[in-house]
Amino acid sequence: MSEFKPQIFSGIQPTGNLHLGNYLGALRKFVALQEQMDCIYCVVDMHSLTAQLVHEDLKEQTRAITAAYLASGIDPVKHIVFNQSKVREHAELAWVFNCVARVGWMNRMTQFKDKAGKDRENASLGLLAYPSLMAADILLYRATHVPVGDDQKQHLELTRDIAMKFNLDFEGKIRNSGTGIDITVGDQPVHAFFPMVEPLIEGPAPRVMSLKDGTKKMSKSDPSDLSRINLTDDADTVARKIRKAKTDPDALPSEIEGLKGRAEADNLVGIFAALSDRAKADVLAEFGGQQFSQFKPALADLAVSVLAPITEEMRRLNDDPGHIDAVLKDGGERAGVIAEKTMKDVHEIVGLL
Ligand code: AQP
Repeated sequence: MSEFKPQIFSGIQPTGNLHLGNYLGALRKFVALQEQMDCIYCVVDMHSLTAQLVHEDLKEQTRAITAAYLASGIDPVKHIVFNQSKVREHAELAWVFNCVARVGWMNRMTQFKDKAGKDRENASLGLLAYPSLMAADILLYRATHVPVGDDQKQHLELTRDIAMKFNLDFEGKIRNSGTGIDITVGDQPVHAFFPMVEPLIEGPAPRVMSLKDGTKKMSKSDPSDLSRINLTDDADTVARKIRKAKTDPDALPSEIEGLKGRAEADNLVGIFAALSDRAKADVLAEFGGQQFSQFKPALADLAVSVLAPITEEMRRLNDDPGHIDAVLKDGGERAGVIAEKTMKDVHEIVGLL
């Protein structure tokens, strides 16, 4: 029994300034994984239309996310960096997946419920179908592993559901086309065209929370800029935001159990651990018993030491859009070769003439 070739795919949408949550939940993992597997990193510009249809600066935003990829240390020569709309097959496979996925599956997505709000009937069809396009992004490259933040877990489960239903619905045709691989899902043997993707979510800060409210995710769309650290913030701003971050009056505990019920403390310790590649227990062993007035300056120094070189390189790259465009063009061409092959097989399997 063979296996799918290990392949990483992930993406970020150009919907605003990247923040520490995007960095720790996604970018930092993207960089580390380059040493272990082939990676494809995408700026998912078509997804951003679900949040806002008319943009003043979508092209600039797309370049800015690409700059963040490169500034964080992603190698666009060894790996592939491109923007989604360059490879038309993303939309084409998403259509097939729209016909595989069920409306009920989409309606259950918490991101859809959160973003559509109370007026669901008025939400765009694109917002509802977002996870179907996301599944297409990943499965177009038959990717096996997807580094993401914890907020994307449900969408990846849906990606697996879509892959499984496609594999089962078309099992005979996949076999006849000679493009499938025998895998086992649970106890069930399946002749699969699409792999069952594994989310890579682990780490001390899988969901970075708002600096103003430890129960809310740090997010680009939070109206308070003090709730997040943007990758474009200068050192003074980073230090100020950490100084103003909400905390409780108690000292830091020495053990992990002591973080229970202390969302803000847990968040700041998790951020410190993720930025320094340490475990939370290790951070608490050092800072346990100290007040936030001592811990926060240490966290600010650490955050600045990690983020400042990235911010500086992003600025340099933002002044060189020609270079960014060349990277995206080259990546798009290389991604396109893989995508075209997958869609050719999908046409054969589905029976599109
Ligand atoms: N707070 C977070 N903690 C950990 N990971 C996070 N990610 C986002 N927020 C956090 C991860 O970043 C990657 C890219 O996210 P995205 O651009 O696709 O969009 P998003 O999840 O919608 O990001 P935001 O900031 O929350 O945007 P808005 O405010 O527009 O909804 C993903 O891997 C995500 O998990």
